[in-house]
Amino acid sequence: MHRGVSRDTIVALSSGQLPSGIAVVRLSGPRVQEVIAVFAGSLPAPRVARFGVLRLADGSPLDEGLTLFFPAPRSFTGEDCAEFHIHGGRAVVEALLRAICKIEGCRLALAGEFSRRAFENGKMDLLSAEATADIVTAETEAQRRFAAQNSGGGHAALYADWRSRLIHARAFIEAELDFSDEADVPGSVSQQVWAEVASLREEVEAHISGYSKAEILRDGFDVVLLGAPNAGKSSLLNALARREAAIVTPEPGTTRDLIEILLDIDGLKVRVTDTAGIRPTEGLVERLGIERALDRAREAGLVLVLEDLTAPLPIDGGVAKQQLLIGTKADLLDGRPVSSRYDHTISCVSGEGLQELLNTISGKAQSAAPRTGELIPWRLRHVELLAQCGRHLTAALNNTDAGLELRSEELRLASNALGRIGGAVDVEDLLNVIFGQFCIGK
Ligand SMILES: Nc1nc2c(ncn2[C@@H]2O[C@H](COP(=O)(O)OP(=O)(O)OP(=O)(O)O)[C@@H](O)[C@H]2O)c(=O)[nH]1
Ligand SMILES: [Mg+2]
Repeated sequence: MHRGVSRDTIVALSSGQLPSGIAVVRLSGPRVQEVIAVFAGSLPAPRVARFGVLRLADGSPLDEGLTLFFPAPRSFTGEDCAEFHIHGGRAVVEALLRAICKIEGCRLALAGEFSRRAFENGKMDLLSAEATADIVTAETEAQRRFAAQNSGGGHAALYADWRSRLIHARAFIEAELDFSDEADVPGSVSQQVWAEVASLREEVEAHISGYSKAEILRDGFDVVLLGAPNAGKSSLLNALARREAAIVTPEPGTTRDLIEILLDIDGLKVRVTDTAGIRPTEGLVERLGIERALDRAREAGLVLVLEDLTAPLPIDGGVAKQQLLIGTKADLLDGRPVSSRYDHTISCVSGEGLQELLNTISGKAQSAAPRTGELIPWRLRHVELLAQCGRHLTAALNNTDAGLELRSEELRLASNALGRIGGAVDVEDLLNVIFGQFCIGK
């Protein structure tokens, strides 16, 4: 896929923020060997780190460090690549980058430019390029595991399989077109082809519906605290956050707006939202707060309805996907029995029941997230192309009056949409968008 244009040699700081113990300056392009010769003297053996003094063009020493050379095509980008591992001081890195950019044909890399070259040289498909970007930005253990799994090529294999089934279906239809005069392609064959397309459409749709799990992994499993004023919602939020995230007072109606905290529970991102206490009210601000609370609860993965065990005030929380009833202020019960209506009883004063509640939240979050090894589309870009594929399959299936040529063309378009996910079909227009989101040096 290399377009054969003469290319700049690109350079970037590929390690993190400066200052740091070590900084990795990475290069890719036709001038890499020349750059190594200038700064490190002779070329080191391929893929073997060599320690030595790095010198600027005028011979003055810059730093001591490692030099690595990855000759094309066995490199990340498929071009000649190099890495200098030097001390991570701002001035040191700055001096090296500046000196490299003075060499003709060398310049600083744009965001994602290394990965883009790797894609263009057939080193990775778009799916694994995106998964690599996700590994870099993963914040939780579950996100990291998911990104690592996505880079493994499972999606590419699935979409390739779907495309080959479509090619197969079209081959049968073309055959039917070619031999239709002779009527020797039995009608039942064509029936089978359409049955196969229909089942493929179901698979595509089931796959699309998995996207919500990817959203949970990325944006967090949504838990909303709901209850009458003074039920102890803000106290629970603070207990979960282990800090005073929300104001707590004995006055009912303290919280007016949504207050969110992010937790990492057993490696999963969980977003807990505290809300205004639900009650009939004349106050405009409070009423708007209550509306927000109910709206949020409708979209939540889990709603915890809190009730003060010493003064239970049931609320009408509307319909949530999953709801648990939590009795609060258990420390005030003085041994009085608790109604079995409650899924959990807790006290933010004594801490009782909090760990059990956390375990329940963790369990619900885990079951809403993708299972290990489960293949789901994890970006909106994929979902849009899958939906496009589904629409073309539907058109092919439903337009029974349209003639086989047109219906076969719909199958071709469906297959193209799948091809665009991994980058097998023209995606030039997409590349700037996709790789532009990567960080510099990646
Ligand atoms: N003894 C005891 N008091 C609690 C407990 N949790 C909350 N409280 C008290 O109950 C009162 C109300 O607590 P909040 O957490 O502000 O209740 P809220 O549900 O956020 O109330 P609004 O924001 O007004 O809707 C405060 O005085 C808290 O100190 C608890 O577990 N035990
Ligand atoms: Mg509150």
